[in-house]
Amino acid sequence: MKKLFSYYKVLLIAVMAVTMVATFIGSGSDSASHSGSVTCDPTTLRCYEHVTTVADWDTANAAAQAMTHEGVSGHLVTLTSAAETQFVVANFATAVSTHAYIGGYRIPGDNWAWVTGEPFTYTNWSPGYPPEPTLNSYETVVEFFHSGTVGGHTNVGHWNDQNRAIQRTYVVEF
Ligand SMILES: [Ca+2]
Repeated sequence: MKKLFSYYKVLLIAVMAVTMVATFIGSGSDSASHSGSVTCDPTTLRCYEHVTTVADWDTANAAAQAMTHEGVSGHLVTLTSAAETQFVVANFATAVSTHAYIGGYRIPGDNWAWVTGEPFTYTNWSPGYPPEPTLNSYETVVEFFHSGTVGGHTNVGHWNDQNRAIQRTYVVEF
């Protein structure tokens, strides 16, 4: 009976230890509404998360700004180079294939901007997009575009201009 008691004691200590370690690991992440896992590019040190809860673009934009990861504030992802696009596409294939929102939006004069104010010089529009503003002036934000193979490329993170009221998941950058 005494031996049985000590087995329980060891088991209890083990459970307590596991709980303490789990609590410690948990405290390393943020309490903000993270629904996915954060993946960081070891080269640029930029981190990304696919939020799989759908929202209209403005709600997603506000939610992204309210998020933090290890003390860094979030924003809808800004894809300012082919290398950054390749990293996000490689790590968040589901975001691409489900038309997740990114941080681009239309400004007057049929110009486009990033939510961070970074130069909108690199672009990855799907062939034929965005259409002329007079034809499609209600589509004022950017989403990943995927409908099989486009322009000889399959699922490479091409962009589409979308109506900002449409509900989409979104990618956050930290
Ligand atoms: Ca970026």
